[in-house]
Amino acid sequence: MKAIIAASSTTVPLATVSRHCHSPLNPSLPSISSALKYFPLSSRFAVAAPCSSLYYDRGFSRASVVKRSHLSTYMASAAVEPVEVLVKAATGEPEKLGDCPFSQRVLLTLEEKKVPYTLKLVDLSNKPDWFTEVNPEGKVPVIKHEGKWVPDSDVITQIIEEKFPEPPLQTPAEKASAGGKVFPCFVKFLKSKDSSDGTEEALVAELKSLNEHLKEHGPYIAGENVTAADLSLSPKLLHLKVALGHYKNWSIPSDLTYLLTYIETVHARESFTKTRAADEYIVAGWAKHLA
Ligand SMILES: N[C@@H](CCC(=O)N[C@@H](CS)C(=O)NCC(=O)O)C(=O)O
Repeated sequence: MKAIIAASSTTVPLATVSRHCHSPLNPSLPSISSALKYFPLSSRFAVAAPCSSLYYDRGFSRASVVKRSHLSTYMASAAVEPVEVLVKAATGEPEKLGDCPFSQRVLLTLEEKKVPYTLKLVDLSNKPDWFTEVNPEGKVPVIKHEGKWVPDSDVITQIIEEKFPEPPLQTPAEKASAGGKVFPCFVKFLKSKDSSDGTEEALVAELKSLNEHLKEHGPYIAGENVTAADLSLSPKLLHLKVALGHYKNWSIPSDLTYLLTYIETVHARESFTKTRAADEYIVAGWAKHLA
């Protein structure tokens, strides 16, 4: 079995790839597992996916040793074309999944809907020409839809919702804005160098309001089930927690118990643990914004 580097068409033995490439979705897993990471569990449409820019051919011999049941599912009914997704590679580690909350939002949506996808990591600090041709704005995430490359997580998640309606993830309009100001407030506070400029208080006010919303409507933003608003907010809350903890030794006030429980719950979902960037990449990703 061989792995093919898609961009260069160089062929390298899988053994070489395994040594150097860990799962972009979970750095603690070796690469061969990552080839399976994008098989949403219990999906009837499982299709092989790449590790970083590495695409595996259809030999599957080692993969089937790792997770035979998923592969037999693939063999039996590979009915849906995997969605091609471009996401951010980790800062300084172009073969690991990076720290883009908008990219994770898209991956979460695909995972929750058990839609198969192939993942390609883009090094944003050294954008390849093919990527700027695909998206002249130079931003991720981007997906291929009906033969065209489509950027922007708002647009992409809407397309996914329409194309794969089950389970429905739309958040009722009256609840969709909950937590919507948390991310900009977090960024202002993180970047602030003046402890009396009110950015901390503004963030705490937004977190309190989210806590109240969850108290009244929780456990998720729209109630009993996870919806699109949670998939948008949860990666941003991870950034908040990790970056403010690291750069400001700050944590969410302990009396915001509904919010803290919510964060624990969404971050423990399998879709989330499969698609999250490692803390160190989140820290590294913010470093350039704080210089
Ligand atoms: N509104 C866009 C924002 C996407 C975005 O800002 N992505 C960042 C990475 S998290 C990016 O690609 N930045 C370009 C760069 O760093 O050069 C979305 O929702 O998809």
